This record gives sequence, structure tokens and C-alpha cells, in this order.
Amino acid sequence: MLTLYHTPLSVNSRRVWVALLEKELPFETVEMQLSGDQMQPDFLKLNPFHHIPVLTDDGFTVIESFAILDYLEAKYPTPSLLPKPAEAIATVRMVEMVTLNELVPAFNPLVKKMMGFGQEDEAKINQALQKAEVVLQFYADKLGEGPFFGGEQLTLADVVAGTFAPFFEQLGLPMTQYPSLQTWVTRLIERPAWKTTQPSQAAVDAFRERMQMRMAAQEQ
Ligand SMILES: N[C@@H](CCC(=O)N[C@@H](CS)C(=O)NCC(=O)O)C(=O)O
Repeated sequence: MLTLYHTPLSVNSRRVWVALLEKELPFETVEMQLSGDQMQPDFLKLNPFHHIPVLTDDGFTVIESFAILDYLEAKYPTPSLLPKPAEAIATVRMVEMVTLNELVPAFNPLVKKMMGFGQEDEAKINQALQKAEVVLQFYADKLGEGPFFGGEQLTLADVVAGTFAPFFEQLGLPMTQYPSLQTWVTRLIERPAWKTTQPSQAAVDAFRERMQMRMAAQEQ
């Protein structure tokens, strides 16, 4: 049996959760609170770095979300989330790595501002917005006219970039400048896998409150 240790608010977990759903695999979930439960000996045996997601598959444990995605693709290849042509594979990998290495660092100050975690200075926010826009332009170029990054089929590129996509507007990114990307976002968020894994507003609000209390306690 496949078991996913995760928390619904984690985008690192969500990409694995979406992949499991898109592959229509039977799996169970263990919801972590990340309030100390990730430091318990039983969990540290699964991941000594105390991070989610973790996937176990009949006694085999995989940590690191991208390793998990590769494992799922190799072990359960149908339906495939990785195209075969060399150019399409390169596009998928580029989108995955650009998301991780370029979009995530740009997103961090924008998310902090949106969540009200401390005061980010305006110059830093503008720089982050500019960096994020370079990524959006890159996505739009790679998407072209296709419904998905790898062509006609949903791929890991859509899963990885697409789990950030529902937040583009909320973070102040001007989606109207990228109509094909906007259509792609709409196409993804209508899929059952995205609907199932979309964190509720109540969960986001509760997380914001917990973090603000933790930050206030640290300041005292
Ligand atoms: N590179 C890891 C990052 C995982 C990660 O940072 N997980 C966070 C949640 S988003 C976590 O488990 N934080 C709790 C902790 O580190 O104690 C991956 O892609 O799986």
C-alpha cells in the first residue's frame, strides 16, 4: 500500500498528492501537524531530516518530493506524466527546475507579505515581482499554444508549476499579460486532483494565526 505523509498546506507535499491522484493510484494519507510530530523517533526513522512529504510503498521509503515523483513514474508508469520525445522531456525538466530554483525564491517574500508575516520592504517586493514575471514569461513561452507543457498530455511540469498556479493572482502577478497561461491555470484548477488538494481558506487562516502567534512569542 502507498502511504503519503503530508500536510495539505505544503506545496512540496501537494505536488506528490496531485501526482498520486492524476495517476489514479490507491493510497492512504497520514496528515502531519508539523508542530513537533515530525521530530518524533518514528517519523525520524522515515525521514531523518524531519520533512514531509514522505512516501512509503510496501516497506520502501522515499523522501524528497522530486525523488518521489520519479519513483511513482518509474514504478507506476500508466498513465504517464512524462512524455517520450527528447524535447518534451527537456521542457518538463526545465519547467520543474525553474519552478524550484527561480519561482520559489521569488515567491517567498510575496507569500510573507500576503500572509502578513512581518514587514517586507517595498524594494524587495518589487524585485520579487520582477523575478516572478520572468518566470511567468518563461512558462508562457514553453507552453506555447499547447494545453500542457509537454504537449497534449498533462506532465510533471504541469503538476510542479501548476501547484503554485492557483496563487499567482493572489500574490499580485499580472496574469492578464499572459492569456495562454491564464487559460492553463483555469484548465488545471478545474481538474479533480487540483480541487481535492486545494487548501481551504479556513486552513490557510488557521495557519496564518498559528504562525503569527509563534512569531509574536519569539519577539518577546
Ligand atoms: N526538498 C524537500 C522540502 C520539504 C520541506 O521543506 N518540507 C517542509 C514543509 S513544506 C517540512 O516538512 N517542514 C517541517 C520541518 O522541516 O521540520 C522536498 O521537496 O520534499
